[in-house]
Amino acid sequence: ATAYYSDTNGVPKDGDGRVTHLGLRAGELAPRVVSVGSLSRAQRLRDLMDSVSLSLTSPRGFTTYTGTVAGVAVSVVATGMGAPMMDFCVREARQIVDGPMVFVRLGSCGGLSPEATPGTVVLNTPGSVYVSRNPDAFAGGEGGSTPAYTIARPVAPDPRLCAHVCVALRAALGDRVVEGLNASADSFYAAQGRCDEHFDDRNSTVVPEVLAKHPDACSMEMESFALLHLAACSLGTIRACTAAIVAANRHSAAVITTELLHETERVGGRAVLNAVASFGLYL
Ligand code: R1P
Repeated sequence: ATAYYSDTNGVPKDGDGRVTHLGLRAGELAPRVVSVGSLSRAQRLRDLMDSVSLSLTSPRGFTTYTGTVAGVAVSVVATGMGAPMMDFCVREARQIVDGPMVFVRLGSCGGLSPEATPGTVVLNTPGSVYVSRNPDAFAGGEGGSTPAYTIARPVAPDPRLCAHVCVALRAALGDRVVEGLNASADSFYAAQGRCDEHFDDRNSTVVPEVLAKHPDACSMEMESFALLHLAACSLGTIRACTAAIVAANRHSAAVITTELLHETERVGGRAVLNAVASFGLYL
C-alpha cells in the first residue's frame, strides 16, 4: 500500500512530489503567476500566451497552464472561489518554486463605488480589507452581543508591482481602470450583504459599514485579501497585487454583458500577462 501523501503536519506531497491540492510538482509552475477564479478566464488567458508547455487540472479542481509570455515563463492558475482556495494556491505554489515569486490576481467583483461600473477594472492600489461573519453572534448566549460581521484592516499590495500592473492596465483599458480599496468577504452571500429570506443573516448594514469605515472602497469579492495577506506574511518572498473586472455594480444593480466580460478578460488579461512577464524578480 502507498501512503496517500507525506508530511501531514507541513505542506503534504504525494510520492511524486506533487502538492496535494494543486497537483503540481517542482518545475511545473513558473515563479510568475496570474491567478483567476474561473476556468473560462484561465483558458482565455492561456490562449494569449506564446506557448503552453503544461496544462493540468488537479483532482481538487485547480487548473494550471504554464508557458511563456514574451519569452518569459508564466503560469495561469484557475483557483476556483474563496479565501481557502487562494490559500491552497499560494502556499502550495510557494512550496514547489524556489526563489522570489510574483502573483497577480485578475478576478471579477462587485462594484461598490459609482465609478466601478460593469466592464471597468478595479486595481486595488490601497489593498484589501476582509469581511467575515461571526458565528458567535448568531448562537445566542454570550456571543449574542458581539457584531455579526467584522472588518479586518487593509493589507497593501507590493507598491512597485501594483504600479507596474497599473501602467499596463491603463495602456490597455484607459479610463476603464479604477484604483480603489477592495473588500474581500468570506462568502458570496451573507458577508457581501446579499438578501436571502431563507436565512437569519443580519447583514443589511454590512456594505454600508464597509463604506462608512472605508469611503474609498471600490470593489467586493472573495480572494484578494487572502493573496495580499499571505504575500505580506511570506517573509519577503512573494510580491502580489490584485485587480478585478466589475461584473455588476451593487448600487445601480447594472450587470455586465457576456460580450463585455469576455472582451475585458482578453484585454485586461493580456495587459496583466505582459506586466507579470516584464516584472523583475528580486528578494
Ligand atoms: C463569485 O461569483 C466569484 O467571482 C469573483 C468572486 O471573488 C468569487 O470567487 O471572483 P472570480 O471571478 O475571480 O472567481
